[in-house]
Amino acid sequence: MALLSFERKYRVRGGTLLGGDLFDFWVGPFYVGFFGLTTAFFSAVGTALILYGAAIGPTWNIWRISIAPPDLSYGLGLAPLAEGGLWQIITICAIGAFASWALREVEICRKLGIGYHVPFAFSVAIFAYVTLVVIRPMLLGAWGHGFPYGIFSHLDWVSNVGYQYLHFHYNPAHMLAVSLFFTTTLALSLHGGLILSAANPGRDGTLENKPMEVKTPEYEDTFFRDIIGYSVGTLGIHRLGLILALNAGFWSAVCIVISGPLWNQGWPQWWNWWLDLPIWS
Ligand code: UQ2
Repeated sequence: MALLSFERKYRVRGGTLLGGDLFDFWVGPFYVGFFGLTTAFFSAVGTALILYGAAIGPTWNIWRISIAPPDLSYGLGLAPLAEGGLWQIITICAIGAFASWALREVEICRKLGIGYHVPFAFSVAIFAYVTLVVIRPMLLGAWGHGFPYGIFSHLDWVSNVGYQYLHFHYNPAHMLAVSLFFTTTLALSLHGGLILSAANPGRDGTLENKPMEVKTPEYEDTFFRDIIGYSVGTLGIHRLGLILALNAGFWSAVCIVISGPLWNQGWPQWWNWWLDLPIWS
């Protein structure tokens, strides 16, 4: 089915979560919906506030512009705009825009009659962000524990918070998250390489410039059975990739939320549980 006739078939009313038929339309190729409008609203307000924050700040150097959260002394209260209040409203706008985007994805999935895997996956990324700027600051009792919105300044924040726990690489949840990020790249490189090798196998060197035919999935299975005795399968590799990537994001959120709320010594000291086992005496 050609793209245009497919679009005529699925571009029908319905599937909205909010607003009924009122915002159930497209602008050019883009589905709008109620959450398209809220995405646009939160993005526009948030961006305008970032620009205002830059304008009242000390620099227009793109690397050094930074919108900082309130001082710790404000606790979980509101701060004046120039004292972290901007950061607080920008955070609300960011969460509003991210959540709206996820819900617009859900509406599109409902229209298409497909699963909610993409909005679910995006929600894990949103969860990791919300952990940094809402959940952990609330557990620690001050918005000042959020990270500043700036290119260099957020790098400084990550470095400083890391050193606050002496050596963040000793954080077991951080170890798990890093391993999952690396395994995700391994899985994607294997999958991308395998698909391209079978779908674009090059010329056979015999007839004219005719490319060889695209190979079937049996070739993909056989490559991995020959080299490691196992193929996870064409559907399986996508399940594996998704589970690896979601866990990378999830354990990243865990590794920062336990730093402070659950453990406030250095992470190297956490491993003393091993030395403290009663079996050594
Ligand atoms: C596979 C398969 C695919 C793939 C890949 C594999 C035909 C097109 C990449 C091989 C993957 C395996 C064996 C899992 C590796 C495990 C980790 C944790 C990286 O078998 O089926 O489909 O793309």
